[in-house]
Amino acid sequence: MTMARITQLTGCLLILLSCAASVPTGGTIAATEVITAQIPRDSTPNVLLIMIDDMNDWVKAYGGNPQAITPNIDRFAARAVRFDNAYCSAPLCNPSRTSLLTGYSPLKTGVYGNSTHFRDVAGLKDVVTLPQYFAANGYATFAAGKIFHSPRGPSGKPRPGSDPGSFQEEWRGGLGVPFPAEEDRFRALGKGSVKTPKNLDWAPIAIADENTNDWQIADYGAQVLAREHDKPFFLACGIFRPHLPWYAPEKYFNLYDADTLQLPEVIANDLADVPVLGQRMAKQEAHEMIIKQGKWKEAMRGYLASLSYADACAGHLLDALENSKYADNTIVVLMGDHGWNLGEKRHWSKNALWEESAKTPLIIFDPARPEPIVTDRVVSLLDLYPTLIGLSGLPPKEDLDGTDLSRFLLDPTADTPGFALTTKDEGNHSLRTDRYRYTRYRDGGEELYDHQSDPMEWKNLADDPAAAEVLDRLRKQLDRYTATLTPN
Ligand SMILES: [Ca+2]
Ligand SMILES: [Ca+2]
Repeated sequence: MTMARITQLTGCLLILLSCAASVPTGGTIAATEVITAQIPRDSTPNVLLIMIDDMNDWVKAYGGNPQAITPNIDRFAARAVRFDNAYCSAPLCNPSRTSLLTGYSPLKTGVYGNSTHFRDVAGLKDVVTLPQYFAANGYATFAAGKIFHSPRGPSGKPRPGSDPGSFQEEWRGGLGVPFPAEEDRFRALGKGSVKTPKNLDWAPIAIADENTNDWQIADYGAQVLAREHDKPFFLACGIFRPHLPWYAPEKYFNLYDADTLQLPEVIANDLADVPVLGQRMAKQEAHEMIIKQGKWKEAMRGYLASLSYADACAGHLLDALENSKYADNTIVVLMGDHGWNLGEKRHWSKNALWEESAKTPLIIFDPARPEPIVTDRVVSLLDLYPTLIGLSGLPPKEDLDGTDLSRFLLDPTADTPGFALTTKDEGNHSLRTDRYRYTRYRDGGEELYDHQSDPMEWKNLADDPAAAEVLDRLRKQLDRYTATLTPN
């Protein structure tokens, strides 16, 4: 690609952008199709999607925990477009993944929990998922690990998995059993863990990376990248850690000394000004047990070790791409499905509407636009589907709820909606703008946080008269946006 050609195409892009200047930004942006065709590339790009389960912003590049050790993701982020304010549309595996892989908001899918498969929802039986859309447009599709969250396991037992038919080739080795044999053994021993109603458990495992499932999932991806492909490919690899239980090869535990870990910043009685439905979302019982047993830092070490292990698995894939013939023509997305609270708001889990659970890393590299960017634009994981369509130059899919960010990836001054909606169960919504988080529960309870002065969301301003104008504006914005998301 010569500089002259890039300049010429950029000029074309700017003309088109000026034509689209009247596009409203209060919801989805529709007029992206004319722009996405202008991405300068010599051939149809491949796509590598790396999904990392339950990954919050503790990734070092994101700064959520400066003691985190994630060299591979950091290195990738440094040469890509790093979205520092990306939010899930639902803070739980199945609703989040269903949403981002169908391209529909949870308000449309109606999938809010982990027990419903979207194929069983009226109107979604034949929905064209993201990989299916790429397959319909000439791609070969491959997957390993947890991409979809399918409750349809053998004998009806819930297990992470895929959507049968979404990928043409799928390696299903070891799904749901990240450490065969070891997992059950350590769970039974409760070694290093805290007894809680959930499997809040962690332990270093004497096992080589190569013998673990996440590594093998990444290695399947590496093998696909080493093949000869006569069609463009869409390859998705789902890394299960740092999802619980936090079992990881011991060398990743050895990276951290629990005694020197710094606890998250918290204040006493943080939940006192949170509406009752919000208080109920916090796993306070787990928090009490962890505090009582003095294991907060040890638990953090378990998450961090699992995160570093996931980072190594992601690195295996990224290295494989770099060493392949496809490095210069493959769009890479590395992302989580939602975040995680480790004691903030007395909460130990995801599935809540606070910043820690709603935010997750989203990093996109497009070889056609190799300049790295760090952006604080607020975006949604819902934007993934239309953005990958846009970047790949496929025909737009008109019924998607997210926004095609491809023009922003080409031109960081381009407009984006500037907000993201996260929904937990029916009727509990949290709207994140560049400055505020406004949450409204189904019983009318409200939270309002000003991230400019309160990044930890400690002071709920919903009852503050000085914030009445902002509150009114955000209420209306939430109502306006949710009204556009009518069920299918
Ligand atoms: Ca998850
Ligand atoms: Ca508070």
